[in-house]
Amino acid sequence: MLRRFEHPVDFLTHVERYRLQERTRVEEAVRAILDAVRARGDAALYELTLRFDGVDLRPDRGSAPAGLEVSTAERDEGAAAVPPDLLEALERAARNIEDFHRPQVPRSWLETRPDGSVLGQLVRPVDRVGIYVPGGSAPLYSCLLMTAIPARVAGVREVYLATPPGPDGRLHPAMLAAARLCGVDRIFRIGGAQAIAALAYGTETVPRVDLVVGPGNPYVTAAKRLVFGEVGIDMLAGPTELLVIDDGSVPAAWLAADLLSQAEHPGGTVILVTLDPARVDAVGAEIARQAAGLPRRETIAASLERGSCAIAVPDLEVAADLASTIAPEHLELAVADPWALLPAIRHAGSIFLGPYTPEPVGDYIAGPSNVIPTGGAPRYTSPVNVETFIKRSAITAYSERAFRENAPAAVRLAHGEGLPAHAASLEVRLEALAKGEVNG
Ligand code: HSO
Ligand code: ZN
Repeated sequence: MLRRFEHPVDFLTHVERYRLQERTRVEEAVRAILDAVRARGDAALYELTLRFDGVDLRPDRGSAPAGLEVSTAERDEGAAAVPPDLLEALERAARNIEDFHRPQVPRSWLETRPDGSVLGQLVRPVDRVGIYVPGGSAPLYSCLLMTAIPARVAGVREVYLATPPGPDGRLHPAMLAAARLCGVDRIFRIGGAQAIAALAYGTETVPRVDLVVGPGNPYVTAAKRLVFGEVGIDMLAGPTELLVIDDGSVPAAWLAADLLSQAEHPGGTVILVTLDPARVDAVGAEIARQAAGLPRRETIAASLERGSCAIAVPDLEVAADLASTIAPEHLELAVADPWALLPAIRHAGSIFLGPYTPEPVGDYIAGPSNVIPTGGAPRYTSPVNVETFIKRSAITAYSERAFRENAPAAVRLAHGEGLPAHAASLEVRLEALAKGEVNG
C-alpha cells in the first residue's frame, strides 16, 4: 500500500528524508572500498568480488572463468547464446536509441569578428569512458545500450563496461550481446563501489578512464560522488523514482502496473499525485492485487514501504508544482491533456505523456536514455545524452588590431587585481607595437 499524506509539507519532508538517508547511509563503507582499491589494485578487486559477489576470480584458483576481464572467447560464446527474438529486440532498441541521439551531436564553431579576432568553441569527445551497469538484482543490459550508444555517437574512442559477475562468475548472455551491438572495447566483471574505484583510479588490469557513467545502487552512487574530480561522472543516478500525476483519465489498473514496474527495482520510490482522493485507495488496491502475482513481490513490498507515498491535491497546478519540487527521475502525466500540463513542469528527468506512454517504454525502447538523474538532481542536470560525452574547448585568436584595442583594458584589470606579471605579458606587446617593432 502507498503511504498517504494529507499535507504537502509532510509529503515533501517524507520524500526528502528518504533521499537523504539513501545518500548518506553507506558513505563510510564506500570510502573503505575506494581506499582498498586505490592502495592494492587488482588484489583488492579479487577480494572484494569474493566478498560481495561470492566468486573467486583469481586466475590461479582453477575455477572457470578466471580473471577480472572477460575474454574474447567468452564474449563470443555468451553473445551467441542469446535467443533470436531477444537479439532482434536489442537491435530495435539500439536503432531507436541511435536515431534519438544522432541529431544531438553539437558542432564546433568559429566566428571572425570585425576586428579580425577569431573566437569559437571546439567540440571534442572524451577519450575513454567507463560504463557501470548494475547486474546483481537484474542484468540491466538496456542501460548499456542507453549509455554506450550515445557515447559512440559522440565519438568516444574507447568504451569500457564494468558489471558484476553472476554467481558462476559469468555475465548474462544478453549483456554480452548488447556489448557487441554497441562496440564495447573491454569488459570487466567487477561490480559495486569497487568497480567505480577501478575505473576512476586504474589498477593493473583496468586502465583508468576519463569519465564514469551509469546507474547503480546507493554504494555505486556514493562511490561516483566520492571519485568525482579525479574522474568525470555523468550524474548521480541512484535507485529509480517514478511520480505519476493522475486526473482519473487512465485506468487505475494501468497506473498500478506503472508504479509496480519501478517498485520492482530495489529501493525504488513510487509516488502518486492525484486529483481524486478516492483514487489513492483504488490504485492502492490494484497495486496489492497485482503485486501478489509478481515474482519480485518482496522487493516491491520493500520499495513501497520506504520512500513511496501518495497525496491528493486540489488541481493540476498544485500537482505540477509538487512534482517540480520533488524533481523525480521519471514523471508520468497520466491526464486527459498532458500537453497542456507540460509547460507547468519545471524539473523532471524524463517525462512520459499520455495513456500509451508508460515509463517502461522509456526503460527499453523509445530512444531517450534510461540513465537519468535521481534524488532531486533533475533540478540541475539531464539524462545521459551526447552532451554527456563531449566537452568544448574555447578558441581565441586575436589579431593585432583586436589586441591593440582590448589589451589596455586587460592591463587595467590585471593591475586592479594586484597581478603585475599578468599586466606585463600584455604590456610587453603593447610597448613593442607602440615603438613599431612589429608589423603585422
Ligand atoms: N528504470 C530504471 C532503468 C531500467 N529499468 C532498466 C529496467 N531496465 C532506471 O531508470
Ligand atoms: Zn525500470
